[in-house]
Amino acid sequence: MNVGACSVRVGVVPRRCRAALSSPLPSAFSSAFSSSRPFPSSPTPSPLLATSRLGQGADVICGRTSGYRGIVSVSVSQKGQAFGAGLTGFFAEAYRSGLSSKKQVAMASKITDWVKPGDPSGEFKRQASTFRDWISDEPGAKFPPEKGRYHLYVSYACPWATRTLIVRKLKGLEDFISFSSVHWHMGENGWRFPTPADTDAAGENVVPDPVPGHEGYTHLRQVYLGVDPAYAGRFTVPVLFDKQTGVIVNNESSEILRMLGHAFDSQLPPEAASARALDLYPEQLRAAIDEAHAWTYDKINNGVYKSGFATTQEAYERNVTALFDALDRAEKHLAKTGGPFFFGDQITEVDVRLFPTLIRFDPVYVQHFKCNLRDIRSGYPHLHAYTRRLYWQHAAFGDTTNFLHIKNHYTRSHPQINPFSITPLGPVPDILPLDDEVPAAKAAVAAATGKAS
Ligand SMILES: N[C@@H](CCC(=O)N[C@@H](CS)C(=O)NCC(=O)O)C(=O)O
Repeated sequence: MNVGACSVRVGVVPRRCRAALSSPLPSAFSSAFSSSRPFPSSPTPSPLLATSRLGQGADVICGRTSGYRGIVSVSVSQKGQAFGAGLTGFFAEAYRSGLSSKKQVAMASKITDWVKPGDPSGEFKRQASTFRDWISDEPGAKFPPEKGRYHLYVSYACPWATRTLIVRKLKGLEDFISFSSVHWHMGENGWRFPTPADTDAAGENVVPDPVPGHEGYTHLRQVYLGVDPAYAGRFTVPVLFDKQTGVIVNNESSEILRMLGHAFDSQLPPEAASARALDLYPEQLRAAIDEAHAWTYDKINNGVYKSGFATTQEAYERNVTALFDALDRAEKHLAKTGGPFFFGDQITEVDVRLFPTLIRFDPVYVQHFKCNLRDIRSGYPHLHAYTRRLYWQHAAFGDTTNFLHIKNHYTRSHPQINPFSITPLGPVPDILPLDDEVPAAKAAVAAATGKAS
């Protein structure tokens, strides 16, 4: 079997991992075990017991270490990239018996390793989402649009998850799809569910996991691993969950947004005619929408992350420059169309995808992700007006924005960026009223129009 240049290193296994290891093995690991080869006779620090293919280039390695009685399991891509598989949070070492090379690579072991330690590119590479099914009213569909059947796990902090909350509201799906938000703090085990004792995370449906059968769940990872014990990706929000069959339908926000755009149209009551008629991806604008998605996703939505998570000066500069070029482009575009939406009078997916990044820009991305060549409120009059119109005039945008979660999450969940978890007080306010401007912008307008500010 080709596992690339990868082996697994083991250090001291922290106590918290022992508990995880003493729980029953996921089935993929158990089957790997049943095919285990005998221990090599020579004394080795950590003989490899078995490897098992999970598909998609991922393998499971089970080993036993001399310093630790337990099972070490990781999944390894064939390119030699290693990802923690259910046991993130420690570095493991295993001896690759029978494999010619003993080269070692460090596992991406910490939740904050968005850039793999030692990756000379310093570049954040977003993983592809894993669950890609679809709610559809096609006859015989696996996931038909049934009222009350699906649940959305989100974080108010997360721009990707917020897209799905916006579309849920725009399409009048509040009674059709339940939702809950995780706590804003993402620690070493990923997103956690709030407990009744949490008093610092106000917001609608910021509650313990409400899905029947999930009593006792403390973290979102349990939802993923409950569905697929061998899941080796990141435990991200949003998650669209089927309460009836207990599986994840989809965890890719752009697809959930597209899906909810029409999946329940046939079920909406007569009084929701305008929500039913709302088409966020209209035929005549599809080419323009696709084109806008391509650059706004890469350079703006993901661009702030690529700037903020960069671990080299070069990667940061390359991405932050591309981000501001794209913001300049969006600004020019809005100056031309005049709004109120990206494509003039018609609200589209582009608005739903752009807004969550723009609303977070001044409060978080400027300082936390070092996206500070300009800010929106003083540097981009059209983007500023556009963002504020959506926020103040459309409940689907305003009501799904929670600055408490947004500011606290980023500043207190990324110790690699902000080790003391200090949340800056500004900017004040988080968002300006529609009819106000920062002093610099007021002065610029006054100078341009010849009127005193
Ligand atoms: N491709 C995904 C990305 C979602 C995503 O990265 N969500 C972040 C929060 S903003 C997350 O849950 N991260 C947890 C982690 O990376 O461990 C989507 O658009 O749905």
